[in-house]
Amino acid sequence: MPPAPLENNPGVSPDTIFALSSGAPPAGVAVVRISGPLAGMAIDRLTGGRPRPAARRASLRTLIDPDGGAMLDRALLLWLPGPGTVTGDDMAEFHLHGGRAVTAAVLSVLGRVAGLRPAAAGEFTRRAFETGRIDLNEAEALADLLAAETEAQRRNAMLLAGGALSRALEGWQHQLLSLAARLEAQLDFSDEDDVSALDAGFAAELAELDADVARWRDRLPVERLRDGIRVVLAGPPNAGKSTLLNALVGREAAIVTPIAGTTRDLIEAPVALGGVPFLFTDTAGLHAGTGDAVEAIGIDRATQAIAAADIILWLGEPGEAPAEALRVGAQADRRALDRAAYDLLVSARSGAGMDDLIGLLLDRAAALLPGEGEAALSARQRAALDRLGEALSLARGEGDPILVAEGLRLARAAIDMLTGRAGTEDMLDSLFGRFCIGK
Ligand SMILES: Nc1nc2c(ncn2[C@@H]2O[C@H](COP(=O)(O)OP(=O)(O)OP(=O)(O)O)[C@@H](O)[C@H]2O)c(=O)[nH]1
Ligand SMILES: [Mg+2]
Repeated sequence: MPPAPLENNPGVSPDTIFALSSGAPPAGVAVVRISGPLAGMAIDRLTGGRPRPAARRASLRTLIDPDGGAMLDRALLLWLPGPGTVTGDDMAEFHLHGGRAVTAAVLSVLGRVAGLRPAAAGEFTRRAFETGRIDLNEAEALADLLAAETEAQRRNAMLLAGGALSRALEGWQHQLLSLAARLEAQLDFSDEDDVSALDAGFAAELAELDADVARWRDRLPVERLRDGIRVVLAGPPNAGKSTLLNALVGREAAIVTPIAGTTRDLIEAPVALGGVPFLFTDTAGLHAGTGDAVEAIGIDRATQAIAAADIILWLGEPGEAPAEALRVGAQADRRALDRAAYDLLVSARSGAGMDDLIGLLLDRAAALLPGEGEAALSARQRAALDRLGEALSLARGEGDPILVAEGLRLARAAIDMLTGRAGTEDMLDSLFGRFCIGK
């Protein structure tokens, strides 16, 4: 059995931890955070026993070294008594002048206060999770938010950190509990031992829940937001694939020559366009009957990349384009092309049509990305949702009420996996290890 729900022992964590939570000094301001039962005492020690600032009110104080009384800094102090804090513990924040020496001196003095120790990476967030302030999905989203480099990543992380998925899970958990209670009641009061004795609303509600879960499961994986939407440029040799890739990513990522068969391996180039992360992949020109072993391998890789693409830019004969590919009439500056046969004409050389191409890519990406109020999920979350889906199918199967009850129980267990209420220590270590110290 995994560990009991962590909110069983809210508040007061045994150790008091501290860390520099802002970026590397020097900076205008450095924020040192303290969390744990001795946070208030730490304020008292560093302010020479002056009255503690009123709770949640920024107050200016002179910080002094309790050993010897040397002045350390004039700083803004926040005293944040728990449990209404981000970690659930008592907390203190010192907003120092952000110089290296000031920060180092304050951290060194805090390190000498008995009962305080430096925080490990992600430990503040881990406490928030352990005291039940946030669930695992929100913690994971916070790590993504800190790592976000594009607008799409930021929006997704904000949604999840704000509890979009957590709220859905809570609703589902409620529904499952009420369904389970109804099932029990029916079974107690009915002589029949098949589920047809259950009211019609039961099956309908279960079906709706299943559909709700499926909607979340079908969304684009968050890895795609992290690594970029995969756009593969494909077509015959010399079609201008590498030239177009270079124009799209704004640098000479791939070699261009007039020689057919220049590109042999896959060349990947990430770039953000319009706030959306893309990963462009240039491929070897496709053609039949090559005698060259290296080129044959390249063509093989190109075929695999096309199969794994989210969007294909096809630079060959429009009639030969793979299904769903965008038919690009390339090198339009030097070829007479039938406009009607293509989705668009471009010249990577002159730049004509490039804005339209980027517009089309953003349209396709918008259809793949989660919509307003929806979020992309991680591999861990999708795996747990798969289990939830399987459990719901079991519950929805006609027949034995024991199996229906078992399906409902498994579904609740899958939700506990998702919120982290039933998780393994390894998984938690690896998640919180993604954070920096001070978060
Ligand atoms: N005028 C003009 N020339 C282009 C354009 N795009 C590519 N070329 C030229 O066409 C030739 C082939 O271009 P590449 O980009 O190497 O073509 P590729 O499809 O990558 O070819 P492989 O790697 O051999 O499959 C080069 O000489 C380019 O300079 C274009 O838009 N206009
Ligand atoms: Mg090429």
